[in-house]
Amino acid sequence: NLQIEDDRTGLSVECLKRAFLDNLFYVQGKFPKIATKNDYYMALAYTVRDRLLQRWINTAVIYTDRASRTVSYLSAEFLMGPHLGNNLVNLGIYDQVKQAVSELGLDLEDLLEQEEEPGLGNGGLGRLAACYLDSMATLEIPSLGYGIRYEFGIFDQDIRDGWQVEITDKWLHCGNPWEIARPEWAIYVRLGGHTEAYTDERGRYRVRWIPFQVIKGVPHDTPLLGYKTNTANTLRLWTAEAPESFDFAAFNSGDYLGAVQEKMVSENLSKVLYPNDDSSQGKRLRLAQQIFFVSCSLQDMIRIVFGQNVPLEKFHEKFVVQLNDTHPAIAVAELMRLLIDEHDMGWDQAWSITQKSLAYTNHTLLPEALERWPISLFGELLPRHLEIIYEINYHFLEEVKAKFPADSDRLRRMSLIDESGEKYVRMAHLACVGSHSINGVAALHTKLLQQDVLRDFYQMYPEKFNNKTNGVTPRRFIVLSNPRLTNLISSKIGDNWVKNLKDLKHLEAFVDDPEFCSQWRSIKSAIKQDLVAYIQKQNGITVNPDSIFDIQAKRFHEYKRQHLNALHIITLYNRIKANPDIDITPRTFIFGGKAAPGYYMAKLIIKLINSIGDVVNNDPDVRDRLKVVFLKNYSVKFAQRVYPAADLSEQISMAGKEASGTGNMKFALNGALTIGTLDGANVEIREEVGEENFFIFGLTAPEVYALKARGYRPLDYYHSNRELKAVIDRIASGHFSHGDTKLFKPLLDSLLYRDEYLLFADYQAYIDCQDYVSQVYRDRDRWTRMSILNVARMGKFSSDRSIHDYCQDIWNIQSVPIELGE
Ligand code: 26W
Repeated sequence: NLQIEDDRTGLSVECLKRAFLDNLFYVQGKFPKIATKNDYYMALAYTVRDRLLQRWINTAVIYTDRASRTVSYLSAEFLMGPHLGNNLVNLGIYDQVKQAVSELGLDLEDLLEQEEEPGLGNGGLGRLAACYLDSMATLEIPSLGYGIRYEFGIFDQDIRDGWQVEITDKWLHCGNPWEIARPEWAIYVRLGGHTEAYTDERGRYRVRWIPFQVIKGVPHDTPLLGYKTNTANTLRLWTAEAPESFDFAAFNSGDYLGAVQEKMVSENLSKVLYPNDDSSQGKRLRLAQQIFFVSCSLQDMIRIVFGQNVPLEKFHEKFVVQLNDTHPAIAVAELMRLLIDEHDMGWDQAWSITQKSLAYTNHTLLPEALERWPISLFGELLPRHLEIIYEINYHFLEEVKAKFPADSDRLRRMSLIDESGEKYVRMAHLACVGSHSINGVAALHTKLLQQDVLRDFYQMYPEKFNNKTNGVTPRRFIVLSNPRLTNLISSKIGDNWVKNLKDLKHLEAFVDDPEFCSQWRSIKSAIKQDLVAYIQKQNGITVNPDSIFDIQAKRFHEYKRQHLNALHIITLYNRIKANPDIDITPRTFIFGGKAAPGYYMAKLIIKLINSIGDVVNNDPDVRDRLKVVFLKNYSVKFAQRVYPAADLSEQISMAGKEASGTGNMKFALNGALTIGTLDGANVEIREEVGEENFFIFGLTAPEVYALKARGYRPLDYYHSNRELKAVIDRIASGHFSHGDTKLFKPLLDSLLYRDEYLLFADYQAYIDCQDYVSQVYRDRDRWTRMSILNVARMGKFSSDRSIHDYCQDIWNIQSVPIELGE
């Protein structure tokens, strides 16, 4: 019986080689002699995609036949990272493909480098969405990720003269082999115009919306395969286009340019990702993006409901819709509108379905990041939604009155409309009222939501609140990014941990095994060596591989306090200048991260770090004891290179500001020790790894509030702390700015006279803790032991655990295993 492997599905080295050459020829239209690296990358991507398609279609068929309950994860951002390597890991063919391409004279790492990652997110929130999609596929949970296919994702960051410069991210310029456009499933979204009341044939009051503009949304689907399962779920991203029929009038009247203009205006909608992750500025285009992708997605779900012969009254049984922050919170009003205006449903039933379908995740404690839309702008773009929101608000405030009689201040605070000055729609309130679940992303964050940011809503609906501590996928952030550590771990405890991260616990049995400890240490050392080479090439800086690799990689924000880290660097520098022979533990300070283009202070902090680097790295007194490296253009691809090389992970936000953090988890999972405040998920990480294996410092969230309430005076700290004063004076003197004493003045003034994020209050505790870190690092066996215990005890922070908890507590959904049909 002859077995022939299909060139589109076979997984043997021979078959992969054949398929690869076939795709090079028939898809790229090239042969080896003239093929570029990109041609090879594309040929390999199509070879892998073919293997995904079989699983993807199988999955779709089974979900359709069974009308499976499905999670819709609505997110304005998905920071997926490169697909190729991840798909190789999840298909379980990394080694076979490596061999296949090497037999053709190519290097797999080289081809992986070619991929332009889809940077369709800013940071934590977008990356969390991507980890969750990986875990849902791995746990065989039917799910759809819905978002926007931005033509330009997060900008590329260049550094010129120490300053951040933004460059447009043209991630689609070579095409995207991972997506399939589905123009036949396009959906139309209305914007602007006005509403008219009328009485329908049954004598009921109805509203008709006459829009000013209609936009067409075209879905682009990407398959997302689970780890060693046959489940391939879908990421469905919408592109905005002009509807072909809408501009016919202009076209026919000979107004060709007018018609093309219309097309350009429409396409603007999905043109670019907003690069802010801090302040909500009330931009019309951003609100248009939100309604665009939310309406497309909800209409798509309704189409699926009808397609599977599920009555619309059971929408909430077929779908549960998770709102990733308030960016998709307009879904509350849009689902009401679709059910009532478009599908003839009554208010009460529509409201019940809406609440049962929607669930809301909050990701921020920064008051300035809570989204609000000026009523005027909102009503202009979404006149019907504003009416619906007013009506929801009326019913809601009646409910509040019933529960809390004679409390008009509470009504004012809780209203969906902020009427304290210019009127605004409060999106977090809309999300809370319209959802059956409200969750924070770490235990402390959820507690602070309940006590502070959403206190009134907690008192109104305590049963809606729950915590879901974030997690990260071990597939991308260990198996793919750290193969050496992966192999060492699996050689000791097998490979079950990849799907069952709690199994890392079994590593504890080896913590006293000197052979294992020495392997652990030499792996970290080898990875650091790779980063040394990269830094030499990228930054031209020679780094001591035996120094502590002290890394802070995350968006630049004052609350994250990269400048506190900078104050520590200058403290060490000052000690060396005062005593050139001082015995200090060598350190390499590595920074990575982007600042929002309009965030002046964050950009000035980047400039400060680069300026410190220029001086410190070239001062002969320093020798090779301190180096400061800013790695430009931090991205998922880049993060995968950085986490494995870290000795020390900086998680130093002011307590009470970082909702969770997820970088903290990725570092610790790769054997870095954490220096951190009791903020976000740091609290839980410390709990898990043990306080003796975690470097904690600084004020706690309640201490922060108390200090601020007492009246915080940063100048007092400056005057009473000799080292702190010397650090500030050193910057002020122009030492890092070629004598320019004005350059960093705005930053210094903000610290000396406001210091909103309490750097001065935490300075001494931070320095003391860092001195302790330096001391511990000198005992290399102790450090290695701590590193092993960190990894062994990080099992809780798999996104598989998070998703499992969402399934149980919020989504009420079970797995649907997929068999691979012949
Ligand atoms: C209004 C503009 C805007 C855009 C994005 C406001 C806020 C955001 C995000 C919510 C910012 C964000 O990424 N938050 C991060 O979410 C992570 C995932 O839950 C957490 O780990 C981080 O602590 C949180 O800062």
